[in-house]
Amino acid sequence: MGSEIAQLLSELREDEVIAKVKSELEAGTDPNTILEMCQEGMVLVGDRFEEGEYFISELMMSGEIFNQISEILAPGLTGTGGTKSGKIVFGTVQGDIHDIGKNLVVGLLRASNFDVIDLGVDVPPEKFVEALKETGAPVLALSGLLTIAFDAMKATVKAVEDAGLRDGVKIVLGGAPVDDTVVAYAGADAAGGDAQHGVKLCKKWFNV
Ligand code: B12
Repeated sequence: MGSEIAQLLSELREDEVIAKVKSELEAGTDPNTILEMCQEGMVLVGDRFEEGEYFISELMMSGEIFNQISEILAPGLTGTGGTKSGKIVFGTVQGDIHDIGKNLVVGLLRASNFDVIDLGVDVPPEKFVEALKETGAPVLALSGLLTIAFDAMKATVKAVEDAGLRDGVKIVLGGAPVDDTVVAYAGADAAGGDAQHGVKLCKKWFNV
C-alpha cells in the first residue's frame, strides 16, 4: 500500500496519487504514515533525476503534487493545544531554495504552538543573526537539501558565534542529507530527522 502511493507520486500521476491519499485517509490510515510514503516517493523522484530520466520540470511537478498532498494531510498532523511554547527562527540556508520540507516542519511546529519566525529560502547567515537578535529566540532551525548547504550551515553557525549569541541558542539542522556528521561539521547541536522528530526535539528543548 505504502509503495503504491510512493510509486504513483514518483510517476507524477497527480490525480491518482491524490485520490489514493484521500482514500487512505478515509480508511483511517495515520496521516503521518501517508506523509512518510510520500517522502519515499520524493526520494524515487530524486533517483530518477539523478539517473537522467527526469529533469527540473519533473522535480517541480513532484514538488507541486507534494504541496497539494501536504495541504490535504495538514489537519490530521495537528499538534497539541495550549499557549505559545516558544520562539524558533527557521529558514533554508543560503544557496538552497528547497522549502517543501521546511514548510512542513514549520506547519507542524506552529500546530504545536511554537512561535515560528520563518525567514524563507536562500537566507544569508547575517539575516539569521539579525532575526535571533530581534526576537531573542533560543532555537535556530536550519534546513538544506543540497550538499553545498552544509557549508552555508557551518557559516551560519559561525555567524551566530561571532555575534556572541551561540551560548544562548540551540541549533538544529534538517533536510534529507543531514546526519550527525553534518552536525559535527557545521558545529550545530542536533540533526532534526523528520518533521515529527524535529517537533519532539523542540518540545524537549523548550521543556513542553
Ligand atoms: C522537489 C525538489 C526540487 C524542487 C524544490 C521545490 C521547493 N519549493 O522546495 C526544485 C525543482 C526547485 C529543485 C531544484 C534543485 N534541485 Co532539487 N530536489 C527536489 C526533490 C525531488 C524533493 C525534495 C523534497 O521536497 N522532498 C520532500 C520533503 C518533505 O523532504 P525533506 O525536504 O527532506 O524534508 C523532510 C525532512 O528532511 C525534514 N526537514 C527538512 N528540513 C528540516 C529542518 C529542520 C530543522 C528539521 C527538524 C527537519 C527538517 O522534515 C521534512 C519532513 O519530514 C529532491 C530529491 C530528494 N531525494 O530529496 C531533489 C534534490 C534535493 N535536488 C537536487 C538538485 C541537484 C537540485 C538542483 C541543483 C537542480 C539544478 N540542476 O538546478 C536545484 C537547486 C536549486 C537550489 N539552489 O536550491 C539534488 C541534490 C543533490 C545534492 N547532493 O546536492 C536532489 C537530492 C535530487 C537528486 N537526487 O539529485 N529541487
